[in-house]
Amino acid sequence: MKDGKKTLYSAVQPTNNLTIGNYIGAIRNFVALQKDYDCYFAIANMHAITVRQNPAELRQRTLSLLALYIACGLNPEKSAVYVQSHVPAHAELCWVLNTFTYVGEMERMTQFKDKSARHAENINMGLMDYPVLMAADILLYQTDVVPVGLDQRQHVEIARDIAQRFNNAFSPTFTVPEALFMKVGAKICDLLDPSKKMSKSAENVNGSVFLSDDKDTVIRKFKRAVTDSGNEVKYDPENKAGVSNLLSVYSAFTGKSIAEAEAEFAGRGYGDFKLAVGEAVADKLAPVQAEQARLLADKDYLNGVLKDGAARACRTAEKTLAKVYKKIGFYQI
Ligand code: AQP
Repeated sequence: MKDGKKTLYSAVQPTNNLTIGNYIGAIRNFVALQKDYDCYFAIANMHAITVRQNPAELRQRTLSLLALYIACGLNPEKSAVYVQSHVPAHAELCWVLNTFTYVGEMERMTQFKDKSARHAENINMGLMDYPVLMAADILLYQTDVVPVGLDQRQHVEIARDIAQRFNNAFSPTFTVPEALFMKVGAKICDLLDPSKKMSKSAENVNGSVFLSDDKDTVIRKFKRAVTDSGNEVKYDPENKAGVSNLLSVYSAFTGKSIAEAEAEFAGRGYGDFKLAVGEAVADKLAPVQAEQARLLADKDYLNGVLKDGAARACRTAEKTLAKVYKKIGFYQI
């Protein structure tokens, strides 16, 4: 809590190119929420290395994600925007929280099971420990709310469990955070397989729309999106998963409600509808891409933002860490 405002924490990994799922489920909400909360937005490079990364690309994507955050409307003067590895308290608190987390709990995490299957050659300890590092991220800032997509629900729940466990073992130390899901777009699905979430690292790139895609590519991907054998543009996730997913995307990118979108396309075929979704997305992405490119050319500015963001994040994080070290009995000098 600062200036009467609750605290918000969230992060995105600088892995691959971001998709419109990351934008709709996360970044767009960060921008909307930043005026009402005291915010910390991280670039989760420590989480990213749980899957093998090319070092040069990871460095480049870190800066590129920062530029994207700002191009989408995050204001680094209002919120702390920083790189996770620039705040050592993340790793330090993670170590302590590891001793309050059970191996069985981590083995049951859906993302661990999914990623272990996808990266069978590299099921490393970090992959299993991912949720504990995420708990440390969140708890360090005495976070009240964590806006995330539905895929992260289980991880926020484990962060709550760990916080409560620690608080019960000692005395109230951590704020117990709540996940915040938006009504529309908490799970954007793959365009070619609407039963799966849209992912940065999907095997078929045609199922994901990247924020870096040009207009032709965006439109081509939407034209090929899987729908159903009917012809009614209606929100019904159970029976019309593909069309409902496209309606969520359209609503998120135009600001129109689902009902307004349904009315707009009543009596028109899927072809018209898919083209309109593609155009709405491409038109919104173009200025963001241009602003991101402009910011990337100004490395001094971006480095300044990161320095400032890390200093602000460190101040809060170190306070929490000191409290934790004291409670668990670490001798302090
Ligand atoms: N399809 C999605 N719909 C809604 N929200 C989504 N998020 C991710 N995919 C969708 C949200 O984006 C935020 C940042 O995600 P992340 O960088 O932590 O990575 P992730 O959740 O593992 O996303 P990806 O795209 O699937 O990345 P890879 O393929 O690298 O693992 C989170 O708030 C997430 O909920």
